Amino acid sequence: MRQMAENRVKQDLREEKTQELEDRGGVSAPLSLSQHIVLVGIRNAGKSSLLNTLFEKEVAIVSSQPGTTTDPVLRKMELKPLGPVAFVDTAGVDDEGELGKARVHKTYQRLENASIVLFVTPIDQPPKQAEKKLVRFLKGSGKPYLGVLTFADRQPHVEKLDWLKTEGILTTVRVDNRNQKGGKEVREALARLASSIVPEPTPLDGLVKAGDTVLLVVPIDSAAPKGRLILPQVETIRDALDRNCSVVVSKESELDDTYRNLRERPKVVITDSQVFRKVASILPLDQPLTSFSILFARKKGELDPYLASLPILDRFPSGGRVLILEACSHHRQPDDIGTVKIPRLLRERVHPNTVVEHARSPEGIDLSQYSLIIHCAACMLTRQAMLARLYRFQQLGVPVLNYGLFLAWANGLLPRALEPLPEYQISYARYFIARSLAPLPSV
Ligand SMILES: Nc1nc2c(ncn2[C@@H]2O[C@H](COP(=O)(O)OP(=O)(O)OP(=O)(O)O)[C@@H](O)[C@H]2O)c(=O)[nH]1
Ligand code: SF4
Ligand SMILES: [Mg+2]
Repeated sequence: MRQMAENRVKQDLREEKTQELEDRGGVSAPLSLSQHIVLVGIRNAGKSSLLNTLFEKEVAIVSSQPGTTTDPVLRKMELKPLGPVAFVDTAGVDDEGELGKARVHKTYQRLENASIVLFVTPIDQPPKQAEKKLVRFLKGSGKPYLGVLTFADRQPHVEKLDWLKTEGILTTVRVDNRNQKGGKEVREALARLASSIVPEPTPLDGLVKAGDTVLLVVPIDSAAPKGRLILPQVETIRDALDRNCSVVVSKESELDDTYRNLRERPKVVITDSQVFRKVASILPLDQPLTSFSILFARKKGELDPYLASLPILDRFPSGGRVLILEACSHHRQPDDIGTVKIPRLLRERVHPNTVVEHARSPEGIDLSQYSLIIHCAACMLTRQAMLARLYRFQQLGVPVLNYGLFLAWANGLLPRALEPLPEYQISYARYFIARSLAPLPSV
């Protein structure tokens, strides 16, 4: 049975991978644009059964053997008014042994990504220590969560009900997975929680109005995927169309002609960060210009932590370590931005003795040893996941920048890149004034 369950979980993971590949191809809503609803609880709480009840069919393996789900299993659904959602079934938070602890760790990691948490707890049992720890974590995280009381076909345990009351977990739904009762009520409760989710801004929020023209500069170099555009470009085009704007897309090599042939000046030009300098040199100085990367830093998190981190670039310690974090495993090109261009600029513009390291996840890394983290545009992460990362870096006191901001700074173009976003100019002005007043250390 256990072997069968594990085989199924492996299959589920393959399906998740296929789903991600489809997402990149645009077949369904990308995972990074879906609200993640994570099901957590102790082993045998009925989490996988709840997934089946919610989908009204067998989408996850269920067994009386504790620890059946070993890795997160993901299933997508369109759930109004939340839109595309991804339900994530997880391993029990009371799993034991070395492997079990690793699974618990993975479950807590998945919570980082969650927009909403379903805390699944059997109503017929007293609370367990692992559940108490989980509830403390949920309360500290500030994420909206809902108590799902499974085994509603059985007599409630008075200790469980008292504990839920003491913890203030008053929004609960009772579910009887055995008879598939309660799924509709959970979906309705989730819909009510929709208003508590801070919506992710779209790329063009506050930048354009209906009737404006947006000019996008998209280099088609060896790093560009064959035959398609990348997610930030596609999302920006779609956002412009949703806002009834006209969109003009040009390669940087054709930009001069394209710009001159436009009948009216674009409200904003958005460029790939890697050709920022060239694009800036072609356009008139008063043409509002920014980068996809900066707009995505705002969309996937906040710009303020990055802007507050800028001073480290002017007083970087000799031999200081920089961690370059990329959120997905994409094919690396000979002149790769993360492994070649940014390290070169760091040594040229920040400090010649800078030590540069790379990772795809901050998990398992002692982040406090770094003087600076430079994160990619995080287009494959949810906003919740990126905000959780930024919060973690801030708690550790490690300055953080993203690719777009760093490249704009290194090319002396940061003030221009922020111009279309007046809400962030004060933060930049603070940095600029402090920099002008403080003597710079010699590199
Ligand atoms: N009577 C009753 N049985 C349930 C209910 N929910 C789940 N079960 C049973 O409880 C057992 C565990 O259910 P699962 O859904 O596999 O539990 P899980 O939380 O996913 O467990 P792990 O994957 O091991 O962490 C199975 O035998 C289910 O049939 C329920 O509401 N009522
Ligand atoms: S490395 Fe980052 S920015 Fe690049 S594709 Fe992956 S998630 Fe998106
Ligand atoms: Mg399970």
